[in-house]
Amino acid sequence: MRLRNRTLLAFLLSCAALIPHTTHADSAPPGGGPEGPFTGFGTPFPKKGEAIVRFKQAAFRKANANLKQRFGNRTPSKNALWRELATLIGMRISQPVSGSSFVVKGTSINSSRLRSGVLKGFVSRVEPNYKVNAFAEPSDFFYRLGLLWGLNNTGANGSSKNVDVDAIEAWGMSQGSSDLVVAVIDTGVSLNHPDLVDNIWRNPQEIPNNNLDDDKNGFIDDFFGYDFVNNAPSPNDQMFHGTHCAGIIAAKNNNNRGIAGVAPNVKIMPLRVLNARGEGDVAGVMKAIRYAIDARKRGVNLRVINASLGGGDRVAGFEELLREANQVGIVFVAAAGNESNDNDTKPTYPANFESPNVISVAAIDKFGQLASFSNFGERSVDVAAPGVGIWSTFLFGFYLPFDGTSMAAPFVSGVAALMLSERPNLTPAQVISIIKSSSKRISGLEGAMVSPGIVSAERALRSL
Ligand SMILES: [Ca+2]
Ligand SMILES: [Ca+2]
Ligand SMILES: [Ca+2]
Ligand SMILES: [Ca+2]
Repeated sequence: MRLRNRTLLAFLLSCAALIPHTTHADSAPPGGGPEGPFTGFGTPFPKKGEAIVRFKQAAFRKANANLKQRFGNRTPSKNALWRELATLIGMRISQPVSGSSFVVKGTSINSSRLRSGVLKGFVSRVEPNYKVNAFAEPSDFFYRLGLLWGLNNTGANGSSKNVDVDAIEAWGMSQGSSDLVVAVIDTGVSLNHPDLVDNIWRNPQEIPNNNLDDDKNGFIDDFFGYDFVNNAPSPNDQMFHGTHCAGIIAAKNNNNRGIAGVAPNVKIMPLRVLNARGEGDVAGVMKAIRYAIDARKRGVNLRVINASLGGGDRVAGFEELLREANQVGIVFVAAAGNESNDNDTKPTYPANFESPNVISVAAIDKFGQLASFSNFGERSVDVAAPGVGIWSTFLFGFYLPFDGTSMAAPFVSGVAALMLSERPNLTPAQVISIIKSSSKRISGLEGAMVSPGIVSAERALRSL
């Protein structure tokens, strides 16, 4: 578990009345964050194989003449005219835009066919058909309150605008595929939380509650995942930690309720390895990873494991398992840890494993500053994500904010899930490489991680 002790204390104190804790002693004062720390915004993103072409009147004359030759004086239909225009430049017209402009397909704006069309005198202008994103504001309650700074930081309350993962912009491109599965290896997940219930994975080959292992994978009634703590079917959360992580990844958006996850259409597979006190062991975590790999091999589209936990030393068998997960295309997102340590000199596991599918995530606050508790490491920690004052799902259908690299890792899991929804053929190493290279640089994080910046779902998707 990579949740701060102080937070835990605050949680216990607030338990009776469920008062959200909102003070963050380690946060920078208003205005203390970086000003304009990012580079490369607004990168235009042309749709592949499409262009907007404006035809000259000469093209219309030629097209009409061709049609007349073929069909006589009968007035051609609009569709016939568009097709003929496309034929003149050797392409397909998919739709009229306005006046003499059309979207053409099966080309790019640099294609020689289009250039020859321009040369032939048929085309006066060729421009990219850029992707545009819906900037619709989600209806989710805590978003409306302006509390989900990790998704979209508007600079309210003195925070630093755009220190966020650009989720709203990303959702115009992808909200994730409903068959993509993220395994959350944690305390379980509150299975009937209204903001999560629709996004819990269901094992299609297993009949629940019949005391049989219908899909013969060695686990009886593993319908929603599995509880490796009790060797029992139901991975229901007895603490809150896994529920909180699951919400950051895939809580339902735009349902007028609670929060929204980074990848609000993907599925969560809860694998319970930590008990009600947040404690477990490496063997339990390894069993859960084994389960995830086997599920992937049996055809479940499981591409990401979120591991907001850690402890102990290097275990060779654990690393072997991670390499096997890498071979079947699973990204393993690990929290960097909350000891304020340098992971370069004081390694922590699983974050420090060197399997190419492991990405280690540090926590930053809404000012773009490394959280005081967050581990770091110029060589061993990859990137940063929001991890202070993160509102997400809690037990009993509630919501609460928590701090921790535990909260940062799920943001990265969500981004990876969006990417793999759009480009299923990416390898874990490619996913991680894009997440790192497309992150938004923050000068204050230099030296603290390999890619000193905050992950951006929008920029990662644009980089695909
Ligand atoms: Ca943003
Ligand atoms: Ca089974
Ligand atoms: Ca069964
Ligand atoms: Ca919601």
